[in-house]
Amino acid sequence: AQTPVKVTVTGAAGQIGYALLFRIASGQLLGADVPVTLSLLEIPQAVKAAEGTAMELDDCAFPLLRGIEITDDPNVAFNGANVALLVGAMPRKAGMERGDLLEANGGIFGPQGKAINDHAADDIRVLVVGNPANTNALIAQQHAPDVPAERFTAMTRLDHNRALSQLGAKLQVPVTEIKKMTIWGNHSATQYPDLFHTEVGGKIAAELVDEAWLRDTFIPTVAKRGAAIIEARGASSAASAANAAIDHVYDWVNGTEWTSAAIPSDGSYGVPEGLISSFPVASRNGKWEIIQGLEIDAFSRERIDASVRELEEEREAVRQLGLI
Ligand code: NAX
Repeated sequence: AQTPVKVTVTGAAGQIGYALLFRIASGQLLGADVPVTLSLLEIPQAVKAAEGTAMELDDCAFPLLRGIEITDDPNVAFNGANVALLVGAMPRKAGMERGDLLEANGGIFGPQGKAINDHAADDIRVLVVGNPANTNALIAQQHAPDVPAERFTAMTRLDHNRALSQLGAKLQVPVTEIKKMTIWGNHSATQYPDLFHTEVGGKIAAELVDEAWLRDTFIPTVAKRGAAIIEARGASSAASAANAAIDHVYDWVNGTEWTSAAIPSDGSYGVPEGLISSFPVASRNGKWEIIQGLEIDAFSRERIDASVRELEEEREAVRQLGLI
């Protein structure tokens, strides 16, 4: 029998955790034939709620779910972990300065990175969902010097999926007709959804829409979709975020020809080396590869650079704070 894959989820009692755990346990994260064990990491006050979720997981009698562990100790949660979904984070509260936000998250992602470094399995793959996701991933990575740097990634797949859906609705085509969508940069309002390489029925998407729509509707709608969801739902995206996390890890493990993910830059497309920035990526043999050779025109260059500049500023800020 196949050894179960250990999947650790932080912030397991939160709303994304609730939308995520059942899908992992049902086989959607890794494949319908891959048994899993779940490790739920929470802060002490939320352990009881995580226990309640675990009771419900039990009650699903998922054939692939071989065990559940619940803990408030990162050293336990990441021990032997093969996949880590870092969802729990410190949200920005009203009046909070960026420095305070980064510092609070440094206090979470630094120790978690170290625990991953010291205890995770050799094939550990890390996806950071908790915001500011790219910089939280960088902090965790910098505390895990023994883990290959490229195993630390951040989620822009929700942005990618939002872009597919917006474009599909505009062109009245199913999302399956859309190829080569790309999100560049930071998972923030500066992100750049790029239609200049996206193909629909063999044509470039940017040529199928007018420039005003692309610039004044499409880009801001995708970038600000999270805020629109909060406005409508009274709570932030949860099921769609969990869905995107599933997509990211599934594709990382099982392969894909083209999607978007925030991965450590190797200097491609002028993105400074080491920044965890979103790129067009393929996954081959279990590794992300940045898709090379795309021509970047002035319109795209300006927007990619602006988002990358924000990532550089965040990196500089966490350096100043001594968090990396
Ligand atoms: P919730 O507030 O519902 O849940 C967060 C959970 O994390 C809580 O149960 C909390 O107790 C736990 N937690 C806090 N610190 C922890 C620690 N040190 N160790 C373990 N657990 C800890 O938030 P939720 O809606 O689930 O969102 C989680 C994160 O995802 C937020 O940071 C949010 O901003 C981020 N998002 C990222 C997205 C992306 O595309 N990258 C989109 C969705 C979402 O907004």
